Amino acid sequence: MHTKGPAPQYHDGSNLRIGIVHARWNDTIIEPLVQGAKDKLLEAGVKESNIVIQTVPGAWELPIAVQRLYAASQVQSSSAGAGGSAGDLLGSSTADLASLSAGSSVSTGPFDAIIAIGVLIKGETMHFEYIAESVSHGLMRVSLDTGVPVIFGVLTVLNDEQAKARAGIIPGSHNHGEDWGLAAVEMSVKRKDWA
Ligand code: DLZ
Repeated sequence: MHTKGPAPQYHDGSNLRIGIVHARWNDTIIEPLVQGAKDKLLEAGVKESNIVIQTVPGAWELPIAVQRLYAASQVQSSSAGAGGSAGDLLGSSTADLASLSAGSSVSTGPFDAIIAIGVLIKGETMHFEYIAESVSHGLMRVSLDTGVPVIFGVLTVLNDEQAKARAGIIPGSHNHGEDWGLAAVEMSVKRKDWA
């Protein structure tokens, strides 16, 4: 089945700081999604040092991670330093959430947007329904409570095949991570305009 994504808009991302938080469940699907998002951020001019990637065990943990990561980046904005070490999957600036909260030197300002990436694949129990609903509500809540765009990069699919088709793994399929990267830049720029 063909799904039509948004017509892409291209904005200058050179002054933006973007966080990516991704789950580690279903990592073979997660990795190309994160890479796709990161590629589009870089293409838009976001500096590699301004892309901070964090991981959490599963999609359930995404809302709290996004909330804490944003709060930590705000605290850090006055006492900033550069930094970051190798990323869990992709080698971008990363930091342990606990150390961010404790005031480490990774963050150099509040994030303009945070992309939350997870892959939920329906199993035989009700786990999928509970997690999918809670995570989507949780991420929306964090976004509205903080006023920061939280990009919804959570795939909720029925099987591996559907997941692969949305991660660009199947030849000819589209990597939705790219859309999330573009959405993060667009919403960051527009949010500054709407401030
Ligand atoms: C438990 C669970 C299950 C069954 N399925 C997924 C999944 O498809 N994708 C995902 O990201 N996480 C899954 N998890 C783990 C939960 O998100 C969470 O990490 C654990 O329940 C611990 O809180």
